[in-house]
Amino acid sequence: MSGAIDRRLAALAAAVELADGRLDPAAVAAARAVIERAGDRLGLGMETTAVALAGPTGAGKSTLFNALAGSELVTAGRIRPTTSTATAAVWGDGADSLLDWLEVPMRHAVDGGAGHGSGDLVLLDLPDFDSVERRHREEVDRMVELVDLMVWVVDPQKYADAALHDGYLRPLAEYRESMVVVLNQADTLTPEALQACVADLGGRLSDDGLPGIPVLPVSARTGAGLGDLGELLVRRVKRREAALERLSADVSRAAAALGAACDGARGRGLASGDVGRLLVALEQAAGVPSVVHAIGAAHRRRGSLSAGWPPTRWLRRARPDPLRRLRLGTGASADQRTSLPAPTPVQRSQVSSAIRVLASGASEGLPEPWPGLARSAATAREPELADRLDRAVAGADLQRREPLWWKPAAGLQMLLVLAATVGALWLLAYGVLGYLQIADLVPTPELEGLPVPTLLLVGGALAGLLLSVLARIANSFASRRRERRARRALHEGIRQVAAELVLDPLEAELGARESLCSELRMAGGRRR
Ligand SMILES: Nc1nc2c(ncn2[C@@H]2O[C@H](COP(=O)(O)OP(=O)(O)O)[C@@H](O)[C@H]2O)c(=O)[nH]1
Ligand SMILES: [Mg+2]
Repeated sequence: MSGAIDRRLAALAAAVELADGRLDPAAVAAARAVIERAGDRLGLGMETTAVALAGPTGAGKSTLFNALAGSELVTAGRIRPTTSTATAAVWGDGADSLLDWLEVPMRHAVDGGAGHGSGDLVLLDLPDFDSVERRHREEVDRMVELVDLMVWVVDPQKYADAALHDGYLRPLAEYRESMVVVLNQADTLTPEALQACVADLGGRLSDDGLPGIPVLPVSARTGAGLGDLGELLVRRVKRREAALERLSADVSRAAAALGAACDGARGRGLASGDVGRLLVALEQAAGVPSVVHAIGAAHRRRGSLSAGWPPTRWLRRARPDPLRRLRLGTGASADQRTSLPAPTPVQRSQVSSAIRVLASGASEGLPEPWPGLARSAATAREPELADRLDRAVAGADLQRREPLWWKPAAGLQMLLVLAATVGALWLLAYGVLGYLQIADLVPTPELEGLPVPTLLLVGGALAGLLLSVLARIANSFASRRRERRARRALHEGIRQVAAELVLDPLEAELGARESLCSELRMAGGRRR
């Protein structure tokens, strides 16, 4: 059983780590205190059991304490002891460190009495929980947190007091296994009245959430019923499990206090539709459409500058390179910025709302505080988005490599221009010769019946135009392919930014909840 409590405490410790900063700070602190207390108590060993007698003023705790110890250790009766600390009756000799931990200075070694034969038992006579002295009540509350077994001593007059039931028994209902109720002063009632009183008390205890808790009628004065009480204590002490049962209840209670955050549905996680809408909004904000357009335009422009018809190239050259204008694809490094316009307010708010929709969808059906935590996790790095998107665009591999055929095509265009020029000059020379009336002296060379200079001029010009038309068709196909590739590369870059700044933190938060709840289930001792 000690192994089980160790595992449950480890699970509670893991849950506390995850709950810290997420769940109710008071419940987290309470769970931490349980872990610390349990560690201390386990370290003290199970050999000695600490049992406390608690109850209202005049119920007979001190008288019962003396009776169980078999000697007058404490003063009972109307003269109330002024001490605000507990008094211990100690059976066995290994209880010192436990009593040090309990901070009980008044100790009486006992041999005999009702505790005899139990092994190591520490019986504590506590101050009255209804005392007018605040320190007395505080001492009772402190002890209730620490001892292994609580014996609530009541009498026929006060057994129904709200201070007892509402102040202690009901809030301590988880400690059912670690509590016993003693109805003292049984000698003041007739047997019938006693029976009725025990039954009524039992009913009230059931209402407190303590059904089946032992109720022992005794008389500390006459000794009636003391045997049964002694036997019960000896039995519990001998099993050496009272401390573990108490700690087990502590752990269950701490786990339950945190466990409200684990009620409800499992949560559906990140919906792919919501992720898709976020990515689209991010692409718009990052200016992906205009980048993609610029990539295609730049390719066509550069293609026609290389392979286009030289006489019309200057038209193109006059227009700036759209990529250079955006400071893109210039061998950008990761920390370079583009000259893309910053996201517009509309784009920003679309990103913002896509993140919120994603977070609220992912935490739908989860109890508080998870929807808020999910939203915080998803939006925490939102301010970084614009900058990181721009870097992603600047750093994307936009493949500026020129097609291999551009250079030979440019060379061919030069040759064709050269041929046309030669043809033109040649014809010009003929014109001059004709003007001088000496054209017939120089015969015109012919090819297949066509004059060569005409062939050069017309052929060169037509071939150049044809080549530029073909190049334009090829470049327009290639530019569309490059646009597609660039869109993919940009998409990937933006997806990474989204993952790092939004999706991963959100999933981490949902994962933290899963882990936290599974640790709490383990700590609570329930099956997964
Ligand atoms: N008749 C009767 N009186 C008791 C019994 N136990 C205690 N008393 C008396 O009740 C008064 C208060 O007892 P005490 O032990 O001081 O109560 P405490 O305040 O709970 O410690 C004393 O006068 C006792 O003599 C009992 O079993 N029967
Ligand atoms: Mg007393």
